Amino acid sequence: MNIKSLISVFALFFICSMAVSPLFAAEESAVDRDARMSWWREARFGMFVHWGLYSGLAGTWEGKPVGTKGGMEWIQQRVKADTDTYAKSAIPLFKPAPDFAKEWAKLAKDAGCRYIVFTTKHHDGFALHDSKISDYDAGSVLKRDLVKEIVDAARGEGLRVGFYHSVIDWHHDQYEYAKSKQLPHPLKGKPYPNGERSHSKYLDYLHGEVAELLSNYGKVDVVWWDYSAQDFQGDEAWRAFDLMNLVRGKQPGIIMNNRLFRCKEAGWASMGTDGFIPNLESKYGDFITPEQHIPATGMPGVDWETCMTLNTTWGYSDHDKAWKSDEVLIRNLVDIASKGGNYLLNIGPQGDGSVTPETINSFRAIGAWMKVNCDAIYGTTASPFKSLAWGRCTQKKMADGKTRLYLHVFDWPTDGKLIVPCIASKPQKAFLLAGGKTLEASSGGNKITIAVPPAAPDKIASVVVLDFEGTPEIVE
Ligand code: FHN
Repeated sequence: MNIKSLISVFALFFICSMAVSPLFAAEESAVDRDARMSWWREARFGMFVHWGLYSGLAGTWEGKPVGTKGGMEWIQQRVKADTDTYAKSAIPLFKPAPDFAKEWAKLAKDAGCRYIVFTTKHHDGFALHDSKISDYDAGSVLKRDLVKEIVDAARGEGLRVGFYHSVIDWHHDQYEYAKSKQLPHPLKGKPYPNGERSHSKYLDYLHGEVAELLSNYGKVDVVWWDYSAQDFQGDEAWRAFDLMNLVRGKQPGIIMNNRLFRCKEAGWASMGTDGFIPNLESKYGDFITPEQHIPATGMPGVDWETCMTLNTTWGYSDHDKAWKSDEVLIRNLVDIASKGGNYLLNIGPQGDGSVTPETINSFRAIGAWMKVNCDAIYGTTASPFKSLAWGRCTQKKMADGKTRLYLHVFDWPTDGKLIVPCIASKPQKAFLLAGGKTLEASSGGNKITIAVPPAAPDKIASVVVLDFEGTPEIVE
């Protein structure tokens, strides 16, 4: 066999071996998976950002409010505008200020967020990066790479970076929206304006855009896919497994959500955003994504993240004033952590990238609480108790083998006695997390009674810490 034939045999072998994605041919071990997920599980709290062309429209179309609640990032679909009509109105109002991203990153950092997930492209199809395969992108329209600006700002504050990416695309002229009755599209029910479409061509574009995003911006920590329907999902809709392998091939340690699929194996029982179930086979993603909901009993054995808005819209709206109180936001963070989940709290910046005063005040309030109490959130796991009348509990295995219980008291006792039920163990130590004041604790009759000061250290959630030798005995 001459040298040329030998080289072509090796080349063919190499190409074939690449074709089976050797990176993921072997099952990932539980130990490797835990190592890959560890920063995310420890983080517990992230900032979600919905920002794009819709942000400049601010929930207004042809001078009138489109509505006072609900997702105004869907405005193109709400007004049934074709992509050219939508872009013509939206682009002149989308004028990012020079350092917009630095404001987001500092707000997230100061609030105690450990990661930021932002829309690289939402359903309207406008890409925030400088794409070589699209002219409906920030590079072509604004001569800027907004993804780079956001990534640089986030990393400047030490935040992990996540890319939200919509597989739904209301701009691309090969996206076959008629394939799904359940997925939204501004032109749904109408014939394709450009005649025959080839969804496969759209998928080549989708995979090409994702390849650009996962190749050109350094280490990416999360991909937040959005979203599939029961009647259109997975390989049929997105070439999902190829897409996930593409991402993992470029970013081996990356974490991905479950939204390329909408089936029971991927944690979904229905189309409702509350239609999630505690079930996730790892090939469908790394975590399930309850939206605007906190699972009543958490999701034992499954990684999960609740995403929520500050008001009722993901994208900015001039007309949505239904801002959640600081108490609701902080108690949501505590409740989610006490059930073993992550909290992805959304901001919807305006067309220039600026953040509203209400958003700033909310994140600053959370930051003030986290400044004192973050040990009771970061790196904790779910409560060992079924329920506690006065609040929630998180827990942590300490380096010395001790177990630390963080009692988050919403309703501070008026008689100076905090009762912890259903526990047969005596704590070695009890103290206030705020300031460290030691507290007297007595145990007996499967409960612990803690003498607490008359005034709660925090009006929203005060943390009392109990340290135990080994694992406390819970007697539900
Ligand atoms: O349709 C989107 C919506 O606009 C928003 O991005 C949320 C965030 O989780 N995801 C989809 C609805 O589930």
